[in-house]
Amino acid sequence: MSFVLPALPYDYDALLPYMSRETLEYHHDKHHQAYVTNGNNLLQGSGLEDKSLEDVVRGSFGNNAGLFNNAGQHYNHIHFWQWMKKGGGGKALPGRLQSAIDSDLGGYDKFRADFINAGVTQFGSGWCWVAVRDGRLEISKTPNGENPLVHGAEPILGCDVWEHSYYIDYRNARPKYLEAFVDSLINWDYVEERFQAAMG
Ligand code: MN3
Repeated sequence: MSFVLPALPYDYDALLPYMSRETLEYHHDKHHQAYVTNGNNLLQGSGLEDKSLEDVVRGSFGNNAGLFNNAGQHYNHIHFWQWMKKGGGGKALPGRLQSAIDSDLGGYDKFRADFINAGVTQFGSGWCWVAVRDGRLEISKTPNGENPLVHGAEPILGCDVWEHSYYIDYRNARPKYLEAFVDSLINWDYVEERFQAAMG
């Protein structure tokens, strides 16, 4: 199937003051659109034209770098927009997810510190993640367009740490951006939805 840019699930001003209209206009309308356009061009003749996006991501990893980079980023950004909302973030988590964070990640405060640290320590462009592997949560980081899908886990939360995601609003202060993402932007209802789907 060909790739289509989804509309943002909120207004361009909805994430102020933590993420600006200008950031969302460039990040969604320019960067994500480029992954869609380039991905569609590279999908032609790849042998993966009739696969789901998830299968294109897994099927191109390690053998078609151009297609993988764009398909991976398309997948990552589809979810990234939904992992944020106006009035999001903070410690009020859905119950089953809270229990899993307590048992698998050492509680909310340790999750917060470890997730931010994963994003801060990703050298260069990439992502930090919470994913489900074999029924348990784990925190990880990946370079460029990679994600937990290609490493055998199901991502339920991710934060884009490419400079295009924060440079307009935070300049070089990646830690401040990650703190704002966790404390004020995460859409825990969507994380819970992804968690339930991954746990079956
Ligand atoms: Mn991005």
